[in-house]
Amino acid sequence: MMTADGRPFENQNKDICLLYRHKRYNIKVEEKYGLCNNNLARCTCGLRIQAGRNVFAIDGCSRKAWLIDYVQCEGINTLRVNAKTSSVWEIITPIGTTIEVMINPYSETYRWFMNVQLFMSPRDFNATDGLCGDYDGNSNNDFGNAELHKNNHW
Ligand SMILES: [Ca+2]
Repeated sequence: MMTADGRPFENQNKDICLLYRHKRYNIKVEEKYGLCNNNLARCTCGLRIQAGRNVFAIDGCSRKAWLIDYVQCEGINTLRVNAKTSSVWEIITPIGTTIEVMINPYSETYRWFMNVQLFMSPRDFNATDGLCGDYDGNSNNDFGNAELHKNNHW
């Protein structure tokens, strides 16, 4: 993995992590992990993207079926969701942050997992935390909020 400012890191967390949070707006992206690669590693099996009262989920953690839908949708929908192909989804937040998700990447080994890429918007500058880091052009301060990464609700 790599932070928005380009600092590489390894994440083998067993729980749910906050991948991205905008500190002023109620926008965040959380990831859930499951055992992969013959139980030797942990990979992302679930993703929840929240903007205000709307939450869109892509979740294969059950290993039975993909949940790809809104799990909360109240008021005006603030997320734009595009299915680019049958396995690539693009979710765009109200401020232009773009999350691209490829499900079942590479091979059968990674069935029920996903690759996640997050593209910051100009309005994210100096306004984010989470595993993607404090997006401010300085890669040395990207891990100052480790306590934020553990989260008990899903
Ligand atoms: Ca930074």
